[in-house]
Amino acid sequence: MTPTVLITGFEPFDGGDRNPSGELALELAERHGFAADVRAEVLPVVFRKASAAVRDLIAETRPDIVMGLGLAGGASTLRVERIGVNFFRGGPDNDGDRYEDEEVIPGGPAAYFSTFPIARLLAAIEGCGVPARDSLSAGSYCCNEVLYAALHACAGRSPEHSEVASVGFVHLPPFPEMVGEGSGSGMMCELQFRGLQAMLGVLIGAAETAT
Ligand code: PCA
Repeated sequence: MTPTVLITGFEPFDGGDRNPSGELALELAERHGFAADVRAEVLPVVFRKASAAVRDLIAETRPDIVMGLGLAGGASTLRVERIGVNFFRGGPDNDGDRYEDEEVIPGGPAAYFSTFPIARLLAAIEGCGVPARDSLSAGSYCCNEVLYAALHACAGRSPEHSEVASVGFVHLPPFPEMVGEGSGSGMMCELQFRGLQAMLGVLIGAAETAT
């Protein structure tokens, strides 16, 4: 059976004019090169709208794999996130709102672990020459919101509907042309693409074995 993959990225935020995560999500859907049905969506950087969008996309597409992507301005490697927490703070978001202490899903569990096979993913990314590491915090902003909401949406399914095999999130560095002098070097788009494609290969392979 052809696996269905949902890849989300984000629109630019915080005054930036590009967001590698949205661009790479669309690019991966276009030229991933696998026998998979890959759908990409660019999400708003707006508290609650981001999680509502991912929840609706999961309900609509019933994916085997959900891979969230987001920009981490200070990152110099791909960062595979391990945990989504039920906490939101930050802003102003793209609707101009600021938050201090909110739950992503009111009354939801404190946290979920990503269901990605993280060690295998890191080995595959690094195996194709792309620097990567794992991360124990996806932060408290829209990226963590999307990871938590996706894990929550999938955890809540009854066993007969638990067709989601793998849910996780990757923080991406900026592209070199986005980085100001003296603040790191960023990572070229093509290199990021190659790392993400290697991840997809592992995830799709795993999804095929599971079905
Ligand atoms: N990065 C932000 C939100 C959108 C994005 O691309 C984050 O790390 O939460």
